This record gives sequence, C-alpha cells and structure tokens, in this order.
Amino acid sequence: MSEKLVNALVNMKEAEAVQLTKDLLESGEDPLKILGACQEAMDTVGKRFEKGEYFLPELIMAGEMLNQISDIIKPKLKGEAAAKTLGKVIIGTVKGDIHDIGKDIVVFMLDVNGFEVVDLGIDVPVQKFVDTIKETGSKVLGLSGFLTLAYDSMKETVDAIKEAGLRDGIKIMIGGGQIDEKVKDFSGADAFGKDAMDAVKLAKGWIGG
Ligand code: B12
Repeated sequence: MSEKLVNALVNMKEAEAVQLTKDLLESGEDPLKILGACQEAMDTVGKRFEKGEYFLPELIMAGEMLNQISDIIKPKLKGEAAAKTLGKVIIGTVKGDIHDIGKDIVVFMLDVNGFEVVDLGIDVPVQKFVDTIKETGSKVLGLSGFLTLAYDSMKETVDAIKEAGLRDGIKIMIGGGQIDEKVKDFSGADAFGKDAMDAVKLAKGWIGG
C-alpha cells in the first residue's frame, strides 16, 4: 500500500495521498515508514523537476501534500519522554534556503523525545546561530538544508561558530534532502543524519545521558 502512496504523491493526487496515509495508519503501518515513502516520492518529484517535466507549481503542490501528511502523522509519532529534560537543541534551515518540511519533522521528533527545541526557522543568518548558542548555552545544533547552496551556508555557519570560540562546546549535526557524509566533511560538522530519528539518536548520544 505504501507503493500506492508513493504513486499518488508523485502524480499529485492530493486527496488520494491523504486518504492512503489515513488507511495506512489505521492498518497499523509504522508512521516512520510512511514518512520514508514520502521521502522516496519527493526524490522522484525532484528528479522530474530537474528534467523539466515538473515545474514550480508541482513542487509547491508536493510541499502542500507533505505538510498535510505530516500533520496527520505527527500525533502517531510517540516519544519516550514527555518532560523536556534532556537539554536544549537549536535548529534552523541555513541561509538562502527556505525548505522546512523535513526540519519541522525533526523539531517535532526532538520535542516528543524530551528535548527543548529552539527553532530558528528558515533562511537563518549565520550570526543568528552564533548569537543563539551564546544566549542559550545549548550543546547541540542542527542545521537543515536542501539546496546545493546550503552546503556553503553550513560551512560558513560552522566557521563562524569556530571564529566566535564556541566550537568546542557544541556538537553540530546536519541533514536535509541531498545532505550526506561528504557535506558533513566539507562543512566541518560533527555528524550527518538521514532522518528525524537519526537526529534524535545523535542528540541523545551527545546530551541525552
Ligand atoms: C517540497 C519542495 C519544495 C517546496 C518546499 C516547501 C517547504 N515548506 O519546505 C517549495 C515549493 C517552497 C520549494 C522551493 C524551491 N525548491 Co524545492 N523541493 C521540494 C522537494 C520536492 C521536497 C522537499 C521535502 O520537503 N522533502 C520531504 C521531507 C520530509 O524529507 P527530507 O526533506 O529528506 O527530511 C528528512 C531528512 O532529510 C532529515 N532532516 C531534515 N533536516 C534535518 C536536519 C538535521 C540536523 C538532521 C539530523 C536531519 C534532517 O529528517 C527529515 C525527516 O525525516 C525537493 C526534492 C527532494 N528530493 O527533497 C525539492 C528540491 C530540494 N528543491 C529544489 C529547488 C531547485 C527549489 C527552488 C530553487 C525552485 C525555484 N526555482 O524556485 C526553490 C528554492 C527556494 C529556496 N530559496 O529555498 C531542488 C534543489 C536542487 C539543488 N541542487 O539545489 C530539489 C532537490 C528538487 C530537484 N531535484 O531539483 N521546494
């Protein structure tokens, strides 16, 4: 059935995609697997966009469908700790990039797993990250990005944190669409996470006891 969901998303069948998500959840499917199917579908949508088969309206439509689906899924993503006891995590989509659906899922998962999340939103200037680390004393930073230009913004952010003398006190994880281990090495971050659960695992490994 998740194959059907992938097809509905790729073919912009909004009502069908929403219904299939509800059916999958009702039949007991793991919500994280449904998110995985969404990621797979978005890869195909992105490729069609690159090839000139899809245009901006399809990207926008894909974003809208994803937002609806994540709203349906979120209540099913249960966390282990309700109290925000594990520590603070700062997160934001880096300068020049406005993609936030993946980041918002990461924020949600960190939150339900017991972290206090400081979400700086999208297109976050380098200095804003530096200032927020100083203000909050947070020990973990998450950088999200989807565009190729986000690689440079991530590196600039990590460099600015170093220059401000804050690098030793903070662990930095990166993630989002096309981000991988190579971008981690290029940017100087500590770790790359492929999905929201990775973000939780990394943060727990660093400050979660
Ligand atoms: C939907 C979408 C949009 C929507 C975004 C809506 C929104 N509010 O976010 C809109 C229409 C606004 C959009 C705009 C653009 N987009 Co766009 N978009 C996409 C698309 C199809 C899906 C992205 C998405 O939401 N994925 C679904 C989420 C749930 O999955 P995920 O992102 O992978 O998230 C998970 C993990 O990555 C991880 N994660 C995410 N963040 C973090 C952070 C940390 C710390 C960790 C550990 C993990 C982690 O956890 C998440 C949950 O499990 C992608 C294609 C793709 N394959 O990603 C193109 C894509 C990213 N866009 C692309 C482009 C080109 C654009 C535009 C430039 C188009 C234009 N001409 O204007 C603009 C950019 C505007 C800007 N300055 O940012 C290109 C980028 C190409 C490139 N090399 O740079 C892509 C790859 C499409 C393509 N193949 O060409 N886009």
